[in-house]
Amino acid sequence: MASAPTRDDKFSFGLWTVGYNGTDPFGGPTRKPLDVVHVVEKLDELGAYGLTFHDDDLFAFGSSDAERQTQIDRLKGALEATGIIVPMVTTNLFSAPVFKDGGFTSNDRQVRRFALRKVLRNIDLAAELGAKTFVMWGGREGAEYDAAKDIRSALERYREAVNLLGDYVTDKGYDLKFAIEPKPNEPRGDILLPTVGHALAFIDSLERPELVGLNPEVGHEQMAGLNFAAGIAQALYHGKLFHIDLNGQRGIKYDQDLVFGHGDLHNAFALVDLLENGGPNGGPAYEGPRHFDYKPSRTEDETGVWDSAAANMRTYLLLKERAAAFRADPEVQEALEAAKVLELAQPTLGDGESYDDLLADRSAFEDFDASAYLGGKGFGFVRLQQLATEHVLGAR
Ligand code: ASC
Ligand code: MN
Ligand code: MN
Ligand code: MN
Repeated sequence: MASAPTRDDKFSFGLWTVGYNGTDPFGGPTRKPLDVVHVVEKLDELGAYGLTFHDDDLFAFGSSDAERQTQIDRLKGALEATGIIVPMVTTNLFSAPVFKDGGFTSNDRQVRRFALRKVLRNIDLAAELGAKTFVMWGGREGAEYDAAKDIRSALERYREAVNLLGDYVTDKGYDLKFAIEPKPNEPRGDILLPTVGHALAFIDSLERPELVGLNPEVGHEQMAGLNFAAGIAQALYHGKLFHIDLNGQRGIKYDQDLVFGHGDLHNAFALVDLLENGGPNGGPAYEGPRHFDYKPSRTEDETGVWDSAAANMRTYLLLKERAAAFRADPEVQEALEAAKVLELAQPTLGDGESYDDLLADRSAFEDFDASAYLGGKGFGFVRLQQLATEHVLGAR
């Protein structure tokens, strides 16, 4: 059985996650607001190491300087008292009416300038609190109607904004990188940079691409019908997994933000296996925070909130334990071998082999019996998946 979470597990939670009061498009709050100091104390008690927040989670949009500072000071006090850290800060460019058509890509230029100023101020706060990652989820950067948004201009404005932020942190000497969080839709009909792949291409177009990576969220990719573990593998391949939002989602529907593992459990297993065992020599492939961006269902009371927070961490640790058992199982090793999974790491061409050499290799074509594959040996991928399933179920 997995042990209780400790700081070394690097579990972090958004203030807006456990703080979610149950409001949805069809009903108001079902829970009372949680105070930030209480949240920090509870997360500490449960074994988390970090708290993250949007500016507007900590102090309401439109707060006076004094109100803002009071909340920052209260947070700092709680961090000092507990040792909880703030590994990441993010920005809210989606809730206030001013952002109804987006922040960085609103058609209204004054709104775009205001959005940049809001973010610069929040970046200063992130640096002050020692955050290493600044997440940007552009939830309102999008449209419902094709004629309403010039997508190429919007991307150019997005680029202009992120380039400016890169200049700012560089000039200020902040040790802070950006992580863009893709999402296909909701709250907009269509959102810009809808998937990991779109965002990777966008990052490549920036002036300082090295400062910008991704914060993929399980449910957001799954809302687009995509395989999250595969998307994370590609983000890692490009060196762009700067942060991660873990949660659960059941298929292509509204953004559910369920507890991690309460959606596609097989894919959650593959994800944890990748993060924990997919690195050099079978070690971790990702060293950053294991950050939960979930919403405790509005049916739950405050006890249910903390139970669900603990559930995220427990499920992660159980999957980590199951993934280690999977990797250590000799039958799995043998099935991986039979499925030629390791053979894919072998280059297709020999050392220094040119296309002339390939063309001269009769065994690659003229003498190769492609017809033998009809009725020939299978890969045994299903057997491998069943072994994974049995490990997930604790049956092996
Ligand atoms: C974020 C983020 C999300 C959204 C959402 C707000 O910053 O990562 O997925 O905001 O949690 O409700
Ligand atoms: Mn979500
Ligand atoms: Mn979300
Ligand atoms: Mn998220």
